[in-house]
Amino acid sequence: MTTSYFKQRYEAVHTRWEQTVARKNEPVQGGNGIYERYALPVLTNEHVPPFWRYDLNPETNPYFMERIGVNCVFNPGAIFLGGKYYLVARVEGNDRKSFFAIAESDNGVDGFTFWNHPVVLPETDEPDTNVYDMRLVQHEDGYIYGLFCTERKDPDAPRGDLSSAVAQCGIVRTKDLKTWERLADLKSRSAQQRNVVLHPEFIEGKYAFYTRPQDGFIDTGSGGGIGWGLSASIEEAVVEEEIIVDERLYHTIKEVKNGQGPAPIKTSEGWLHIAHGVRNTAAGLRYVLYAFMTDLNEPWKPIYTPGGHLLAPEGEERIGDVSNVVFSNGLAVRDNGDVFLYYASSDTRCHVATTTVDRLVDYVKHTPQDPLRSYACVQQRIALIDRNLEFLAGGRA
Ligand code: M1P
Repeated sequence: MTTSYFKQRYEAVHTRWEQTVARKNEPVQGGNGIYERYALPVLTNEHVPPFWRYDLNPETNPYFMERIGVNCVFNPGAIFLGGKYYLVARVEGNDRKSFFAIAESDNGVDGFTFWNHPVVLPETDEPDTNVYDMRLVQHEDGYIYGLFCTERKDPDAPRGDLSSAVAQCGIVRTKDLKTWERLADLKSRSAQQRNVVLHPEFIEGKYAFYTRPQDGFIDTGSGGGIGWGLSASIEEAVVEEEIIVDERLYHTIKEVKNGQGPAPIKTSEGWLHIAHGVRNTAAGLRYVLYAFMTDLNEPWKPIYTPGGHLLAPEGEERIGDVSNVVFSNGLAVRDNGDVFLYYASSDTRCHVATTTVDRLVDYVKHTPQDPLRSYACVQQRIALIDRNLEFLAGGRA
């Protein structure tokens, strides 16, 4: 193989990477008024530096061939810290194992650049097979916590069953996003735990967790929805009792399952939650995002529960490794109330939607609840139409 072939490929791959990282992102006009979507994903496998994937030495890689590929970059945790936006992305290698890697940006909508090395996540005595979906939480105890899903093969799976897994909540903490201290995995009564999120404040002097109890790895079984429980310790966290904060319901967007998204945002009116809801279809599961608000002093009690989805997959978002999915486990809030909601589409790439705390509060307060029956939905819509027609007849539009 000639050196010029190597050089040509090297330059083409580098140029493409540099162009991907440098490209500008613009809000899409004409949205729903609740948030702005953006024209381009904010982080993809094309943002991964070539030096993570290629051997750059022509002697050992004369074809300039990819050696360790990256399949997808999705489900990022997020935080705004010291004037920068950080994503802790779920990076999935071609070997199907996920790991975490940090990308930073000055403006939160473009320019996301991966740090040179992925996160080195310490293991417990029981090594994780796969780790994913980190929720970053700046807790009032002074640490930044990362709660993530740790997955291991089910030791009780029948012989020959190589798919059954046990998902539990792993916990790490850091002060600088560079050094991570691994704590014991959360213990609860549930056989499976995914989508566990730490509440940012102590409740009754204890650490508070949003949980998602379920019986099977995929199926919720008797699991009723997003749960809540307290633990006296974070180093050896144990949730003895879980109550349901937001239940899943027949013929809604969260019929099959739901899960807390990022840690909730504290507002003057209550805790603002973004979550995902899942329903089944002939084409497989469909994941959408929805919002709700819980009481400021009793964050396990819902006070506003707008009906329907907040954000559903659109356009190219519908297609990917696991199609028809949007999923969020990260957002960044600025002191001025700006909200950067990061979400992934179809388990493949990361996007952002921007809005404000005020707009989201307005959304949860004034979007009507799901009335749960077609007839009642028509009544709800007719009431809106009639109010509007009266308004228009008064020449007030
Ligand atoms: O594939 C869609 C999502 O499936 C899981 O979500 P849940 O736990 O609600 O089923 C997660 O594995 C998530 O990472 C993934 O995006």
